[in-house]
Amino acid sequence: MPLPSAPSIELAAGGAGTAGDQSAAAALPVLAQSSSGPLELAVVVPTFNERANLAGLIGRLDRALAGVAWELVVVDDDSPDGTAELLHELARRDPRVRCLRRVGRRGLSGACIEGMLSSGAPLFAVVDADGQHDEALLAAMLQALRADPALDVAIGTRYAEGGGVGDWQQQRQRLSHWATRAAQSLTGVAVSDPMSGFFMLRRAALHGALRGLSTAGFKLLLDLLTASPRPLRVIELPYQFRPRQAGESKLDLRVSWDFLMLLVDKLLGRWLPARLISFAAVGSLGVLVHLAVLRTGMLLGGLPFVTAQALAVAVAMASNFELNNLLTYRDQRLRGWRRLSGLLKFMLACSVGAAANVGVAGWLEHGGGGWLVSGLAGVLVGTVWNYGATAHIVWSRPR
Ligand SMILES: Nc1nc2c(ncn2[C@@H]2O[C@H](COP(=O)(O)OP(=O)(O)O)[C@@H](O)[C@H]2O)c(=O)[nH]1
Ligand SMILES: [Mg+2]
Repeated sequence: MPLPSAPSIELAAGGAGTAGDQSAAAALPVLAQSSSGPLELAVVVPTFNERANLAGLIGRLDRALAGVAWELVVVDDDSPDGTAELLHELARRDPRVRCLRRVGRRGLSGACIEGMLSSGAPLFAVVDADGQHDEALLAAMLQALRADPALDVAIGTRYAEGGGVGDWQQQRQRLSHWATRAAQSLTGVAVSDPMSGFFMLRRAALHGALRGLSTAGFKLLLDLLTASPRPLRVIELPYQFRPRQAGESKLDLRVSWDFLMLLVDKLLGRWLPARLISFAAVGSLGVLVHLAVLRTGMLLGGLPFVTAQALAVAVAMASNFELNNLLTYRDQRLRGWRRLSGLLKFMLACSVGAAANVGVAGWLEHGGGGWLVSGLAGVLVGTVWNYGATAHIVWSRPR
């Protein structure tokens, strides 16, 4: 028995993990198995605070995939709105539904990758929970992959004839077009919508690219296409991007940073780890912070140079720590007391880095290295030390 098209249950009510879960889930009909054949497709859905969208999503999948042996793997990053609790109730009633709950971690790409790896299906589809991806397209994607064994990926595209971005405001449209262009020209990927979050792929295509994928990013498709050791064969199927059903978008400044870092990683990643690049970029911002504080301290605060310089070092270190915690180590961000102790350890480690910086630069300059080369060499040694040391002392996970 399929779900009604717009379930009238108030799923958002009741708060996280309350008795409301049971009654909300109990109001849903038990879904019939749509096919008894071997599992063919895993629909992987990343979620963060999508409780209110789950019933609608399952209903639309049920209709779109009638007759297909599919399962739903929802990868939830410990949403405070109780998404996982409701999913567990739904899973008790429908064995096709599974919830993979990750605690203490965030990240869209990593969530999708783990969801796919948790399934035995030969085909995976990645779909957002909020209804923006037209689930009806899944049948056409499946058909295309069934019909052509040489095809690796079927992509839902917003930027081909017949596709569209719906009610997006002009600014977001422009941003998306710019990002798409940048991704196409920097990576050489020749698909119309490399930033699409809606696609279906074969297990073999995932496994080929697996070890080159970044788990921190937001743009898994672009990463898959560029990390694959052989060019993937794709088909693009147009669809209209719909408005979000309930809740809020998680696209924010950090996501834009992740995207920028993904592009830089595609250019330089062969030689340098992506985190080091992000760490160095934050460090460059830190130089600006340092100079701004130094100048303000001297001009407005009337501080002597040495005092203003010391203040600038402390402020720049603190802002570097905060930005790295927010951007470079977003997926293992420190909070509460661990953030405070992390800041102290960061300052300690970076003080040693600063000493190494000055020591190396002084030694080179003394040996006739010239101020520029000696200065830059000092910065390089200091940055690499700071990166390595803080990765181990500040953001290392207990094993
Ligand atoms: N597991 C997980 N899912 C996420 C995370 N960030 C976003 N999502 C989910 O990814 C999908 C797309 O996110 P959304 O906020 O709609 O992005 P937008 O469509 O670009 O505005 C939604 O289903 C979100 O719930 C995350 O850090 N972890
Ligand atoms: Mg969305």
